[in-house]
Amino acid sequence: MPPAGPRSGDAIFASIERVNAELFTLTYGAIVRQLLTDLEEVEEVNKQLDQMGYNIGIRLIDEFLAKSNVSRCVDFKETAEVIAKVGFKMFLGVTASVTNWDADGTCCSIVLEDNPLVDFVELPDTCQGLYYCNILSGVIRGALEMVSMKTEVTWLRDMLRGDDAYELQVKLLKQVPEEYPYKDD
Ligand code: MYR
Repeated sequence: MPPAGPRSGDAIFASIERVNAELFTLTYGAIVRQLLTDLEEVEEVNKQLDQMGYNIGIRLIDEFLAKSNVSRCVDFKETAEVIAKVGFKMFLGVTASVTNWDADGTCCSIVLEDNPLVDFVELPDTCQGLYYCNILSGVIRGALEMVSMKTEVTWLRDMLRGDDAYELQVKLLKQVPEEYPYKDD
């Protein structure tokens, strides 16, 4: 038994963070459960989670850019690394890896070994077809749209479906050039 005594500030913050993370995970689970009850069709729940994520993503990008001090990425490869290493760390507390680039550097996979959204989750057989973490694909799509990148984000692997990791494919469909807001003359 460790000696009882005052805990350091760091230990207290760590346990507050852990409780916050658990609360977040449980709240997300409650949202998915409610959607399953309300919408009945798993496909509809997938769509709704993606839409919720998109709505979060288009707002969250401001917080991300303000807090991270990340400057404009030179290309989509750098953007993907920023999402995996900085974005996931900031909002989910984990990092991911980026793999499976296509030849022209417009499509890759973001692979998560550790996914706090699914702690405590077991899906019943009636939920076959559910993409439980679909909120994440929506968040990425929404956030990137706000920095002028139209993307398609698809789950390729999902541990809740028996795969060995979580893998999101992110495909850049279109990069809208940003207009310089001032005239040079
Ligand atoms: C740029 O403007 O080129 C930088 C773009 C960085 C985009 C980063 C988007 C972060 C999205 C966070 C996703 C978190 C998912 C939990």
